[in-house]
Amino acid sequence: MHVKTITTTPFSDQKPGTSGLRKAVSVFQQAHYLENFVLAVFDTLGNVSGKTLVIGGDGRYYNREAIQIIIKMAVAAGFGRLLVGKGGLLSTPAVSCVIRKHRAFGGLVLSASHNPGGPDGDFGIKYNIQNGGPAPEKVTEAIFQRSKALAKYRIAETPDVDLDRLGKSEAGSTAIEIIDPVADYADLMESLFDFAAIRKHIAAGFRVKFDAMHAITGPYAREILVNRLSAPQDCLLNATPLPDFGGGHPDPNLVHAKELVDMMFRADGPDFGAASDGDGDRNMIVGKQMFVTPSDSLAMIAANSTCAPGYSKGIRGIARSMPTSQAADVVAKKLGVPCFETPTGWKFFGNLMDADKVTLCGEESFGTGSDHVREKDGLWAVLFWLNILAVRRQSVADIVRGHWREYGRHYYTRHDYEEVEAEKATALINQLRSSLASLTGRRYGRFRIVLSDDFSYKDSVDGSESHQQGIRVIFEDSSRIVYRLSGTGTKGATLRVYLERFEADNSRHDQPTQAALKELIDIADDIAGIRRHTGRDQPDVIT
Ligand code: VG1
Ligand code: CO
Repeated sequence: MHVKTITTTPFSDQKPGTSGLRKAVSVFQQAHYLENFVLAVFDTLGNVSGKTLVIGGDGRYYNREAIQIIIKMAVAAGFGRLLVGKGGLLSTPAVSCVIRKHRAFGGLVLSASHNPGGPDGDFGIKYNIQNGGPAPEKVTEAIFQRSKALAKYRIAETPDVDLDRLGKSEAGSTAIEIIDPVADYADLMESLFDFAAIRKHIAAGFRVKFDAMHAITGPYAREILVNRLSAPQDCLLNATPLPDFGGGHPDPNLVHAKELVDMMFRADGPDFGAASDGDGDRNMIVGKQMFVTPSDSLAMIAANSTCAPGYSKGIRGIARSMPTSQAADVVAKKLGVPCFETPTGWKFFGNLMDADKVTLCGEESFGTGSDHVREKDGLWAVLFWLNILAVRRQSVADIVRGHWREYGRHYYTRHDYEEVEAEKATALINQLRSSLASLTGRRYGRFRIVLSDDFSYKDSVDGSESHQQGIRVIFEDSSRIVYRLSGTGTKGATLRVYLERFEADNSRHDQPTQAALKELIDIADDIAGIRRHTGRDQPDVIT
């Protein structure tokens, strides 16, 4: 086998964000762009000779081309074995599962997750380490530094691998295995949840709808919900992965999964609805006429975790990202387990799970997961809810309302201002930062600020520190406003404003969310001058 050496020059913009490197497809299609980043990853890993690498993506436009390039570079780098999902497909949680099960050295995931796809959409790549989780910041930073100093890369001159046929082949000293992308993952799910109980519940007439949003989870949902749990075929919506996700945003929320949400709010709607994102790590849970916020979902899964056989012994702890509501904290307190607060992004949960400090993790951005893998996991959350519902035999709405009665309700919303000019967004954040000191003690109507800071995190396991992870303003009654700029967007800047208010009084648990948070929404603008800086009257997306 011949290996070609190709001269290249560095790109200056290959710094991974919240979750890998994300750029417009056209950026990735530039000569050497993908190759440079892949080489920066391989160089950062050191000696990869004989090691196993998992490769797969969410099926978006450019997935197949990228995988052929990565295979040839991995062969040239001397990897011993490549495990590639059939069709180039593997969901993010499935990559994590396969890395762990097959004791791989790491994996490359081709995805821009919830960002739109197609020739005019986004592409992305991220590296996952040996524990199956996203590379921590010290690794992504090393990759970025390396990307700025590349002069040449090596690529094997081998024919393209047939991605659509299961089986083994060889190139140089590398064994290339095309694997079933679903089997290992589906087996893991079956080992955690009471499939017999869920099957019985569905057979008894419990109606489920799952929207795969034309992204990666279609084949997974078909195997698990239809084949293994005997749900009717028509429980699946948009179940065929398409390179452009059918033109939509594969982001499971009230705005982008509207078709499903509308269905769930009809009087004759199904009992349970769920959706997942581009790469299968996010989940949205909706009951009949009841949307479950992701923050509440984490708390409710925690409170009911012993319903699932894989968690019957209870949980060791919970971790949530800082902007996620404090609903989980209240449950953790009652259970007598610790609750950790980390910066946004799943990479911060890995150490806590490896050190056995937490079992469940969650983010407000429709991400929930546990230590069964080291990624957030969309279908896992769906199955956890189905398991709870099959055991408790109540409606989603009854479980949610019962939870609020017991623990109080954390009203929660996120307002996103998308594609704001970068300078304007930076000016807003800078001004906020400089006003932090003067904010504490200030009163806005019935709300008094008791703490305002720029969130810093020190990892309790390896001592690493992350600064400037979001500006938080905390009020006397534990209400919060958090401001941060997205690290996954590819156009301009996205300002995220997170709002939360706790309501203990059961007679006030049925207000519409935006109305319940109206005062805080106004205060958020007062404090940060959102309209003044961005020129926007209202957010683009409210979740
Ligand atoms: C967003 C979410 C964050 C999530 C990240 C990756 O990041 O807020 O909670 O971990 O996306 O999710 P940001 O920096 O844009 O706010 V995924 O499913 O897009 O990989
Ligand atoms: Co995702």
